Amino acid sequence: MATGFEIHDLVWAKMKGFPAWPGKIIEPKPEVKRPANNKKVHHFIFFFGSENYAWIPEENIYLYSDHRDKFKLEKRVPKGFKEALEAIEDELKEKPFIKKKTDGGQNTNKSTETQTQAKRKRVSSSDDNPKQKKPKVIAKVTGSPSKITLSPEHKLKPKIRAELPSPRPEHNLPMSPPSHSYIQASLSPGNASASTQIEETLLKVKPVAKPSVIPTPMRIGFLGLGIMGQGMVMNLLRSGHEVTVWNRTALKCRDFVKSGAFKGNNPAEVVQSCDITFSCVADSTAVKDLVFGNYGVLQGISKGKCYVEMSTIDEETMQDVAEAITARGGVFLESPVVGSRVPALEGQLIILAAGERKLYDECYSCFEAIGKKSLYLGADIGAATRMKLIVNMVMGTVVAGLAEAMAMAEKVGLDQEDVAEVLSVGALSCPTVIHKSQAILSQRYDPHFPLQHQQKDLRLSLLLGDKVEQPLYVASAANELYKKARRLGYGESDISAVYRAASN
Ligand code: NA7
Repeated sequence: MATGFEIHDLVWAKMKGFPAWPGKIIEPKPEVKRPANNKKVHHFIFFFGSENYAWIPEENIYLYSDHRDKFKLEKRVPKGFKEALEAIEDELKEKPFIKKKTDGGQNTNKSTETQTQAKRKRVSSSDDNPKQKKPKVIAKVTGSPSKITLSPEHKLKPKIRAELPSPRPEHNLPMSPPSHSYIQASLSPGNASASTQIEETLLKVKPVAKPSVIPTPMRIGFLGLGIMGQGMVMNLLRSGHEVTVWNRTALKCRDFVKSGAFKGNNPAEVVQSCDITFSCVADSTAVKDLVFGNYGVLQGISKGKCYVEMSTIDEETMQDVAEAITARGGVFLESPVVGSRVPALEGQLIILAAGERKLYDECYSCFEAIGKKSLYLGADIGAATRMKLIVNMVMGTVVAGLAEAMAMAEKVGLDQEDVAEVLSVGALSCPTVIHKSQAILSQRYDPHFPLQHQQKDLRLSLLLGDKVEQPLYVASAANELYKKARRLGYGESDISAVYRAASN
């Protein structure tokens, strides 16, 4: 189909509900679904600064060289916009004559202006000349959606690289390009490359430590380098903490060691060599393995050793762990965190804590490094877990409701994009609704918060409800939907994949 643009064109691209953003037309990624509405011509856009990409209708795309100043924002400049502008300007300077065959197979060196005149004649992206210099991308997906490699250009751009953790923070969502186009890494066990290649770069970034964080001189241990652990450790290192890491799949430690972390051979060794050890692993079974297993945490605990459990698990296991640690003279704090992948990467988690107050105070600089807020809920072990489960019960029901709504919208003949837009401008507009509706639209379920963990949290919430005879009709129904999504194979996908259960 003839279009007004071609691959490599630098453009302003506007997604519904977002300001026009500097971008570039690139070859579509096969894993990103084409828009259902095929009446409109769409182009696949790479967004500068955020390194996201998405399908955008042609009517919302403007050639950058023609409209260089048109969409520059003076007021309420969204996060990352300035960097995106710098990046597009850099690229324009580097390649002012981005060309391809226009007619009769001739490669010409027309000026940008002439190119603009000629652009109406161009044909679509599929006939791109492979000999042309490839577009400069900051991070590109290769092979599978979870495989990320970093281009050499990227390494030359420390300023942009420092922004890499924030394709778009969930809490800052409406201010930058579409969330569904996030570049993600999946965390399948043993596939450290997928999850850590992006972190590798993040860790090499010149630290962007929060200026107010004065790292404790105490030695910090960290067990568990899953989605949450990776972000937290990165921020501890960035803020100057001395960190020793351990993960069941040892390969995941590699990039953190390259960035200055020490590596422990087992949980006991980490606890022995550190003053405070944090743990953030999948579930109660993982925590029990870690604490009570061979060379486990307990074997490293001696008088005064501090242990902070950040995993979201059932209260009973939390209490068992607390008792075992304190029985050996250790000091215990439970400290689950609210937030998913991006807040973890950005040090914007909410930390809930209960247990030994002195230890909570000693964790001050660590909590500052990884979070935006911490709450001490008292000495009663279990209080922080209960708070976390209440919060995630809300999260689980909201996203399940959204998934059902999107599934129904399609069946009653509504455009899901329109539904997402209406939600994004009304009273229901919040990072979760916007972000997850975009994930559903693009059918990209790279894990920010793995669905299996959400289902676990609903299950734990229901157990909690049982104890106090609180009816939980909505949470129970949502739990069923997540169970179905797990059965369909979406356990390791993002929570938004619950849509697959709702639409199936
Ligand atoms: P992930 O990304 O699923 O990572 C899970 C982590 O737990 C990862 O480091 C796993 O190691 C580790 N794990 C899983 N099972 C075990 C056992 N049996 N022993 C030791 N370590 C284990 O989870 P998130 O980071 O998103 O979430 C972590 C917690 O925070 C969870 O409770 C959420 O609900 C909130 P692996 O790399 O697979 O070897």
